[in-house]
Order: sequence, then C-alpha cells, then structure tokens
Amino acid sequence: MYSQEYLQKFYNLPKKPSGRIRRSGPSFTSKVKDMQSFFGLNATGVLDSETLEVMRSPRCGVPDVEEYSNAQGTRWNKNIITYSIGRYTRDLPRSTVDFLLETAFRVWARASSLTFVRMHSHNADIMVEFVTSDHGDLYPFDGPRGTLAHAFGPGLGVGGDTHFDDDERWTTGKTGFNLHVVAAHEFGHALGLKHSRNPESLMYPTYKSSRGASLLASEDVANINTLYSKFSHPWLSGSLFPQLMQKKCAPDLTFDAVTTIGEATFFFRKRYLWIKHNEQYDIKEGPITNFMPKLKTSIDAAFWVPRRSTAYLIHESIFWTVKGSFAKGKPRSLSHFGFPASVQDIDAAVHIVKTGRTLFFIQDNYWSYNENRRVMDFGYPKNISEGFPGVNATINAAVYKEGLIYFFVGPQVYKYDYTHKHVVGVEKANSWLGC
Ligand SMILES: [Ca+2]
Ligand SMILES: [Ca+2]
Ligand SMILES: [Ca+2]
Ligand SMILES: [Zn+2]
Ligand SMILES: [Zn+2]
Repeated sequence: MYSQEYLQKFYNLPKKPSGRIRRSGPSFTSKVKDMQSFFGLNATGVLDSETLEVMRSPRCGVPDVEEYSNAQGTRWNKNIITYSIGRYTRDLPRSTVDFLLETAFRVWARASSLTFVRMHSHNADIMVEFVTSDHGDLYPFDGPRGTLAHAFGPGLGVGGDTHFDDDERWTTGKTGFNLHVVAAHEFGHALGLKHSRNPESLMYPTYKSSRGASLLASEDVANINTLYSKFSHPWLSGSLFPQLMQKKCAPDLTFDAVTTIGEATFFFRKRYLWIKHNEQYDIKEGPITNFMPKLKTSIDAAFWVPRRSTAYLIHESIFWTVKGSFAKGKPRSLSHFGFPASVQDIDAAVHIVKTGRTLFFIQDNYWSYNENRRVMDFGYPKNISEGFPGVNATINAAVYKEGLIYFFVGPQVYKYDYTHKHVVGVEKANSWLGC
C-alpha cells in the first residue's frame, strides 16, 4: 500500500506494529489532508487520482512535516562549510560530478554569506555519497524513482550529510534526474532549510527538471538569509568595525598569512579574511570571526598539510587546528612543534608536500619541521638568504602551490622554484585577488 508508506515517510503517520492502518481511519484521513494541503490540492482526505499522482512523483526523501522528537540544530554556527565527496556514481564522469556538486553549492554561496570549501576528508561537514537501498542510516533508498536523495540538517556526525540514490540515472540534462538540480535542493536541507509549499521554490519536495537559471526563488534567498542573518553582515549592523573593511585592490596591500585550505586559498590581513576558490572567480570576504567565530585575533602565519586535511593557523605563540571542519577546539602552544621558549612570533609558515617539511620563517631565519616524524629537523634555524638565494627580506606570508613557493614580501609576491633555488617571477600580491 504505497499511500500508507508515503504518509509514514513524509507526513509522520504513525507506524502500527500490529499491521495495517485503516484507510478510512481518522489518523490516515487527516494525514492525507495534510499532504493535500501541502501540495495545494483539495483537502478532502480521499485518495483521488490527483493525490495519487503527486504521491507517485519522484521526490526528496526528507519529510514535509517536522518530526517533533527530532531536536537537531537548525543551522551551522559558522560561515565556512566544508564538504567531501565519498562514493561516486558511475552514471557520470567523476569530474562532471565534481563540477555539478560544486556549482550546486555555488547556488547557495551566491545568495548568502556562506562559503563552501571542498576537502578530501572524512571529517568534512557535508559528506556527499551515492548509495543504494540500505546504506547505514535509518532511511533506506527504494530503487529507481520514488525517493531520489536525502540530506540531514546541520549538526555533528551525520549532520549535513547528503545521500543520492544511485539506482537513479543521474544526468546533466533533462532526461533521467539532473544531478545539479537535485544536489542544490539537498544542500538546502544540509544548510537547515525545510520543504516549501511553493512550487517555484527550489525546496519544493517533488522533482522538477526545468527551473530558472539561478534555481532559487526569492523565497529561497530570503530563507537562507534569515537562517544565517547573524553572520551575514555584522559589520554593517553598526559602525563597530568599520576599520575591518578592506580595499583588496589598494596598491600597497599586504597579507599577514596566506594558505590553501582544501581547494580554496585563504588570505588573512589583520582581522579580515578573503577566501578565493581555486578555479573560480568568486571571492568571499569579511571579518575572520564571520567565518570562524572562535578566531577573534589576527593570524600571523598559516599552513596546510593536505595528507592530514589539516590547516594550522598561528597567532603569536599559539595555533589553532582546522581539521576537516572549521569548528575545532582550543588553541595550542607553539612549543608543540619543538620551538624553544624564546620563539613567540612567526612571520610565515609553509608546508612543502614534496619533502613533508613545514618551514617556519622568523625574521632572517627559518626552521624546518618534519611532519612525518613530527620533530624539528636538526641544524636549524638557518639563514633565509642562504636557504633561499634571492629572497633577502622579512617574509610576510608564504604558500606552496604546484611545486613553487610563493613568498609574500610587502605588496609583492616572489615566485620561488624550490628545486632549483631561485626566484622565477615577481607579481603583485593582490593580483591573486583579481586586482
Ligand atoms: Ca557531517
Ligand atoms: Ca529511488
Ligand atoms: Ca605573517
Ligand atoms: Zn527535500
Ligand atoms: Zn542516507
């Protein structure tokens, strides 16, 4: 009896262990009415053909009404949300899946102050997986059609996780099911949005293959901004931090710290942050606390160890660890790396993937930390001008990309070939921000 199962799944019709519920019974009829009024049908409580047609439409697996027992959080308490893709579908090439999911996140990023950073980590906030039937949560999929996907609301563990039924045929177009459209809907749930009764809304429960180019209705834009309003533009809510607003294209702009984190690059200056998504032109910016509420200080140096999916953000003699998600605990002391107590300040830090070393720059000197053995290398500190011929200045920030180290010195960046030990180019620091 499909309608009973439908109402149990999506309208909280109680399951009777003794067997079937009478279709003429009061609880069943009232749930049919709930469903009919949700979809704008005549709320007769009778399973007419129109009602059955809606019930047979492919749809999202998230219920249309709240389960009262479910007291999970309704939003993330941060503006940087990380995601990671676990099991892929075979319906599309991996790179296509990557692109469709990334652009589905971008639908929400464009409409809000949220930003999404892709990681390759099991600790990411939103784990995306293609799975079939029973897959480890309490909501097994149902083969072709019916339920297409579901997502958990914000929270720890399974919170935010998004599952696609891989018994569907996932596509980029109007045949099968369009992965971009379904993913954008599910990510709405992963951010804390509920189903909408408005057929124009992206959060309408049943599948629609064609939608406007932006996917979002004005209702969706309003809802995401209501949910995350506290983080949207706090510096506009008064003139509390006008000094935090930065002009990224000022000719003398310098950075305190630069690092990749997942597939994005983070630029820190005082208590301000720019986040540039690699391969994308959109840049998110704002006070650091906007993105990471715990970080109420500036960042002196930062580095990323891809193998551990971990970023280290250093302020004076302490550092924070960002592992997978941006909601991690307390800062630790720099002595963790084996520095003598006299080291209280780091100018710049960079992790070299090729050698497994993290280099710390302090005035004229640098230190080398072995990340594999987790000890400081013997014989350091050394002089920067000896280790890096051509670099004779205090380094503000450093980042490693594709075999090159980029040294930020004042408003300039020295592109450094670490293998051949020489500077191969100089560019303006803020050219990285599209200036
Ligand atoms: Ca999660
Ligand atoms: Ca299905
Ligand atoms: Ca610095
Ligand atoms: Zn949904
Ligand atoms: Zn699931």
